Amino acid sequence: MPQPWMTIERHIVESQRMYNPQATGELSKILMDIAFCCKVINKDTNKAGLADILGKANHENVQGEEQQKLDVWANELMKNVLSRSGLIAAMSSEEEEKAILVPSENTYGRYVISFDPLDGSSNIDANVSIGTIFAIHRRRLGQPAEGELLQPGRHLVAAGYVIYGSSSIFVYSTGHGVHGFTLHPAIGDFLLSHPDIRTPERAKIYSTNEGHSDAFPEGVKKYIQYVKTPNKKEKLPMSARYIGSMVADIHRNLLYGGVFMYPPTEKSPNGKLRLLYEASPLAFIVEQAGGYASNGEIPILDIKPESLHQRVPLYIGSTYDVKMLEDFIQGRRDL
Ligand code: P6P
Repeated sequence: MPQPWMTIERHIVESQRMYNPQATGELSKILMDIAFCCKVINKDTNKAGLADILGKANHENVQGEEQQKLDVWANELMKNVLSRSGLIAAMSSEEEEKAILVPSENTYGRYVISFDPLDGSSNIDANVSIGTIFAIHRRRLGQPAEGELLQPGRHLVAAGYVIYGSSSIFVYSTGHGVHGFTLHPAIGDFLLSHPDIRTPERAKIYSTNEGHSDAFPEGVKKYIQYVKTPNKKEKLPMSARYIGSMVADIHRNLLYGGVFMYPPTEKSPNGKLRLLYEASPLAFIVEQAGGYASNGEIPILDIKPESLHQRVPLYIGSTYDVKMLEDFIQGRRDL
């Protein structure tokens, strides 16, 4: 049973004390700043439709500001809050073409952060769940801050996401398991609701946009055919679930057991999803929960980023199924 009233702030501090008693508390502070940003983003995403209606009445949003697209607004908020911490040297965002360097008067931060402030935001008008994704590295390459952003996921010190849906849940890991916190709207705190999440070894669900499947690699087509073919012993067919908002698809698969696929096609030879602030942090979370994430050949976490907005094919979820998918893709397995 989750401890009552275990707020995310308390959990971060207690985890630091337990796993890293010598820590300065800087990483904990960054995580708390992210939690603060997500509370603010939650407030506005769940009124998006309302804000729009009110905004149309007087050409301003409910805050009296010039109406901004929510993902642009969420990006400005995260940049503003995180750059004032004095703990971060550089940031990269899905909304920013270049890295944002954060010099501060007294110190240069020991951390760099990448984030997607509002992934899936095109779904807001349909009231579909969307999310914020973040990835935090410590500077370790002795490079200028921007270069420190291009570290593989294996070196992440913390990562996580928030899903804004029927309830808003903050899921994070600092390398000591995966923990979920549900926002209590009346209190305004994220309370521990999913301690030590472990994803099922085998998938019950497969998630992909089958509208593109004609263009998928042969091995992916064969895997999809395999999971659709009735087989009592293998508990097949799987169920197909695809929301089109990655944080929502991956969160459901994490809890129930599933495999999410965004394969490459001729038109998009590296798929659609970004390594630095989508695939890598989600791979970190899923592997911390006992799952696995691959680009079809190697673990996502072992890929050394070459550029901020680099795309990668992504196969992520229950280990048994992602490994089988790799076997189909690499021809080690056939139907
Ligand atoms: P498609 C949302 O735009 C997003 O970046 C992810 O959240 C989602 O998984 C994917 O794109 C959906 O892409 O091509 O299936 O519409």
